Amino acid sequence: MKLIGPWFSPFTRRVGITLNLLELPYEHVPLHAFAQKDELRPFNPMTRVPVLQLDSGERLVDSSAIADYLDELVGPKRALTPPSGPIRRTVLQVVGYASAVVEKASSVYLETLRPPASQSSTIASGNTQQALCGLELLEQRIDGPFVVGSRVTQADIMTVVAYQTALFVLGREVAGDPRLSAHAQRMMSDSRVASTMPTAP
Ligand SMILES: N[C@@H](CCC(=O)N[C@@H](CS)C(=O)NCC(=O)O)C(=O)O
Repeated sequence: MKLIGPWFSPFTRRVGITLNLLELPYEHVPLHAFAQKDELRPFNPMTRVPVLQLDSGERLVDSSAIADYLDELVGPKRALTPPSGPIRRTVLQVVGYASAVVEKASSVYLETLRPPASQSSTIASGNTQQALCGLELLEQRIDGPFVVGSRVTQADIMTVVAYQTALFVLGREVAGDPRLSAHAQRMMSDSRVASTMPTAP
């Protein structure tokens, strides 16, 4: 398999951590969605990442669809989203909130790439407030080593990705989330997570 997208892309990072935790071998092709559109187009005509190219040549897009495929590949006992029941529902809800935090933090980041005269502080502050609200909801949910249940799930993966993305974009505004910070430290003590930490855009 080939995973296309850089670790700077939070949703690519989600898929990378998933592949690592499931111990599925893959080649990492870190094409950047904005800077390498021509190289990316053969993998995804919409020039978005992540893309997972299977050994058959089939290409999958969207991190949730890819995570679902990988769960199916390893079977229900190892799946990182439980196949049914209340824990599945809760994992999917946490992933939903964490994904929204990533989207809002990314919007704040993208706003900074506009020429200063075109930047909207109203949009940036609205997105910041929504990202901080989502983080607070995640913070309140954590009361043990794992975000949901008694083993690592997609909820843990998306929570650490969302927290670190928000920390990178919003900096000190994210301080004061002790459970999220402790959870990120625990996750980062695993080299399968730490190896996907981006170094630069
Ligand atoms: N819902 C998608 C979101 C993917 C996404 O937002 N990708 C970003 C990078 S993290 C991207 O490719 N942005 C470039 C663009 O949309 O043009 C997923 O979960 O994979």
